[in-house]
Amino acid sequence: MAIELPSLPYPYEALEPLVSGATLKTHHGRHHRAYVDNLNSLVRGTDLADKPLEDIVRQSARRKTTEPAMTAVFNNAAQAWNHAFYWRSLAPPSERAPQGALAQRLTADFGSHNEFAQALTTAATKHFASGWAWLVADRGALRILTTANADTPILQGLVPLLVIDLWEHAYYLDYRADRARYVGGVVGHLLNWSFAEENLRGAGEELQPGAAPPRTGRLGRA
Ligand code: MN3
Repeated sequence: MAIELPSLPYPYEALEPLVSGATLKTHHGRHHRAYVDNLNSLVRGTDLADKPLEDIVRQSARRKTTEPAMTAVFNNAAQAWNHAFYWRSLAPPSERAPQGALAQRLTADFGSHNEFAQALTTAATKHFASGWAWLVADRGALRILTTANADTPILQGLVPLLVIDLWEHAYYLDYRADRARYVGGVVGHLLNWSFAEENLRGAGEELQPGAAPPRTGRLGRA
């Protein structure tokens, strides 16, 4: 079965004035659709054709070092996955603040909600070129990171809670080259805290303090 373009969880105008209906129409209807359509053409007739999207992301990531054709599969599959997650990371402007375990973790790991918001804004604004800014659960702690191009933290054993698209097509119509204003609007007003809370609950026992072995390597915590 082909991968399908998921519907937006809100109307195209729902994020105005911070993200315009025109931006969402193009972003969802053209950019996201193109990743899905390209992916379906690339995997048609291959052993990946009937796999769920997340499996295609993981398998193509593993295989692209030895199979050159897998690079395009990975780029389109990961972009399709990241965009589906991005739409759900946003919600119409509201005053709703993070609640429960998420609110506690944000305070524990960043000092305060404001310090968290500032750290996410800075990371997203300073990220060089195209990519994504994420809030992830990293076994026992929350962390902000950015990934380049199509890369996605699900490949690093991390549990994404929220993402912000940093590709120019996400903000150019509304803000031209002013990524900082787009990011400020998203972080200040559009993040879907109930989605993040749900994802944190899904991370489950990984987040029990002391339950995880120490991490090592590039992404490890000191
Ligand atoms: Mn995009």
